[in-house]
This record gives sequence, C-alpha cells and structure tokens, in this order.
Amino acid sequence: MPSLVFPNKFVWGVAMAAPQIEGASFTDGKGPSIWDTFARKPKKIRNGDNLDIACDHYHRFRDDFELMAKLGVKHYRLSIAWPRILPEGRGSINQAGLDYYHSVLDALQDHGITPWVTMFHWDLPQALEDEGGWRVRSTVDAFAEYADLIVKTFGDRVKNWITLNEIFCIATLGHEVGSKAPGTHEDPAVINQIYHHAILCHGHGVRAVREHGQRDSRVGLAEITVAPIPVTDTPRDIAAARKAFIASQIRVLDPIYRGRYATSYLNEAGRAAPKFHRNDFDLISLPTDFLGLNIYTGSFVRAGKHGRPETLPLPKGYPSSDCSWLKFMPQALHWGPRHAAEIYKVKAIYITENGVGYDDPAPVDGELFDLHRRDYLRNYLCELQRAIALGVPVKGYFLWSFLDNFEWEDGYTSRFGIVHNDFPTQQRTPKLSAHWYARVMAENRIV
Ligand code: GBH
Repeated sequence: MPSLVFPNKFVWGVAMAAPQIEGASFTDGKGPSIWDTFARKPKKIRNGDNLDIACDHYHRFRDDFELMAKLGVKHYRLSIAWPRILPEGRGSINQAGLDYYHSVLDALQDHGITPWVTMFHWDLPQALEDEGGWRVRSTVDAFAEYADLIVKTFGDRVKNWITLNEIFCIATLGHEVGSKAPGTHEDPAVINQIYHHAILCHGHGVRAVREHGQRDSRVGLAEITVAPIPVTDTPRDIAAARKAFIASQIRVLDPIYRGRYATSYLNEAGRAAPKFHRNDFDLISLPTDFLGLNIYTGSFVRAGKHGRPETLPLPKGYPSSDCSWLKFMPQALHWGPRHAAEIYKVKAIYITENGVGYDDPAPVDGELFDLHRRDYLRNYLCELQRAIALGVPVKGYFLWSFLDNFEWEDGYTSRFGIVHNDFPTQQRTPKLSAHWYARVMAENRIV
C-alpha cells in the first residue's frame, strides 16, 4: 500500500519574495524601500550586504522560470514590490514597474506555472516611512490604493492573492526588536497600533480582490507561527499548546477570524491598546478563502499550574539548522495547521513557507549534496501528511525557497534555496534537495 501520499489536487509549489531576489533596487524608476535604506546603515546586515543585485532575478526571471519548469514546478509564490509600482507609495504610477510584472506573468504563463502573488513582503516604500510608516493610519490608505491598482492591473491573470506576509515580523521584529527594517524600538502602544494598521491593510487586500478580481479569485493572509507543540498528546498538554497558539496570535488571527479584539488582550494592553474605529473590524474580518501559514520551527509546551502553558527550554545539543532560531521541529508542521483549523475553524490552509537555512558550500562538478535539507524537509512533510490524514484541511505547500537569496539581516550567508546561487556569477545549480522535491511534486507523495 503506497503511504505518505497527499490528497488529489494538493498544491505543491516554491516561494520567493521580490526584495530578496530581484535586485535592480534603483532601476527603471523603482523607489527605495525601507530595506534599501536599512541595508545602508552600518552593522544592520551581516557582511554589510544589501539588496541591490541579490539574485538579479529582475533580469534573469525567464531563465529562472525555465529552471522551475524543468524541475516540474507548477505553482510559484512571488511578491510584487510596492515601490516598483508606486515609487512614492501612492500617487504617480511607475509604468515600467507594471510592465515588469506583466512580463513576469507572461513568462510564468509560458511555462505553465500558476502565480500566487503576495501584495506585501516587507518592502515598504521609504517615502511612506518618512511620513510615519506603519505607525500612521495614512499608510493604510496608501496600501488600499496600491492593492486596488495591482488587482485591477493583474487580476485577470492572478487568481491567488496573499495580502501581507508575516505581520509579526513587520510589527515586532521591525519596530520592537529592531532586527528588521526600519529597525526601531517603539513603545508597546506604537507596536499595537502597527499591528492594527497591518490587519487593516490585510482587510483592504481582501476587499480589493473582491471588488476588482475575477469571480473565482482567492485571497488570504500569510502569517508566521512558531507552532506550540504539546510535549505529550494528552488533552492537558494539547489544551496548553492551544492557549499558547492563541496568545501568540492575539493581535493577528484572533481579530481577523473573530471580528474583534479579545477582551483579555485589550485589558492587558490597557493604555497601550490600539486605537480603532468601530467599523474597522468589518474590513479586518472580511471572509477569506484560505489561511497561509509560514512554519519553520516551534516550541514545546506543556500544561503547568492551572493548565497554564509552559514552554520548555531546549537542551544543549538540540538539533538546529545553521540559523540559530530555526530548530529542527518537524511536528510544527502538524500542530501549526491543526491549531489554526481547530481554534479558528479555518477550512483551507496553505503552508505558504517551509524550508531551512544552511551555510551550504559551493557545488562541486555541478552537484551539491544538501542531505541535511532533504532530511529536514522530508521529516516535516511526514508530519504534515499525518495532520492531513487526521483531517486537518491543508491544501498546499510552498517550499521556501527556490533560490538561495537575500536572507534579510543575515545577508547572503544563510542559504534557504533548493537551487544554489553563486552570487558573484549568478550561476544557478539545483541541489540534491531540488531533485528530490521534483519527484515529490511529480508523484504527489513523499519519496
Ligand atoms: C520568513 O520569515 C520570511 O517570510 C522569508 O522572507 C524569510 O526569508 C524566511 O522566513 C527565512 O527566514 O523572532 O527575534 O527570535 C521567517 C521569520 C525569522 C521569524 C527569524 C523568527 C527569529 C528571530 N522568522 N525570526 S526572533
């Protein structure tokens, strides 16, 4: 009996994002993004790397799609660079930017690859940052204008839309921890307001697709979860893990799926609670077609006193990738979607990112044996398959990433690709994991 089979019509894909691959940061009228600015500040990015050239995908997308097609990729999650389309964030349109994405969509169509388009993957136009960025509500209006424009322009060919990528990273890592652009350290009230503006933008993305997209268009958010994994599969630990999941999503999935902020959140935030208009939640909680989850790792949770969730510390020597935050936790791919489905009654979930970063060496004679990545992916997929077998409605999986690319504050050192990129020569070489994943996609099962 063939096991480890996925459901019919399961969507297998790969994912990338404009700022991490395109390069051409100041070409053909593109405006600077907050990441272009951030990368020019000293010590923010490893080795002083920047996004100026990246994978030069802006000039090489045709070759890249040809390679995708060769490996049998049928679905590709990409993002549109807001500052390429609206260099000032709003107002005057850069036709060259629109033309570029028309060419990208043409090339994908030629290769029979279905686009899944993320409206926003962190590259906020610097012009908007200069006016207050995510902190001010006028950025929400600018996003609405941008979302309307791209759905009107590309909606005849793009049927799958993802509004924002990882609101947690935009808000908390960008403005509290400061590890991502714009790299500030704001007060809790500001952070909560940024979350609120971001979920409003998500709502506008959904609205734009409903208003200007094709009838059969689909739209959803892509959010990160560091999935709480119950230490044992007892009801007590499972309940504790669920509580931990809700706590981590109290500012994002909770309002989107429940149409209001949890009272516990508002009480706890007190004077730092976000300011909102009463009908904001009509927009925020517009029904979506799916939820995208980006899942790389998790945490182990058990029920402590009174059932309170308790996260266990990881012992020294716990298996890890070459990114210190990314620990080997295959069960994250089981529990992440399972929590979302059980708690928020989500009917369709896509894993919009899963993958792993290692400091891969250069290929030798056209080969690169990334056995660690292959085994990582294989174990994670086994857990995903188990979740689906239990009835968790996961409809697709996008591997992050197709190419080694600009890994934000880690620069070019952390490689997430299943295709190696030699940055000085821009030579692409599929790794062992790419050949393996090609078979998984082709056979719709874990091989
Ligand atoms: C995704 O984010 C991004 O969408 C993608 O662009 C990126 O290339 C990919 O993952 C690989 O990193 O929370 O301070 O301990 C993943 C987001 C990044 C969230 C690292 C957790 C750990 C730093 N994760 N982060 S911290």
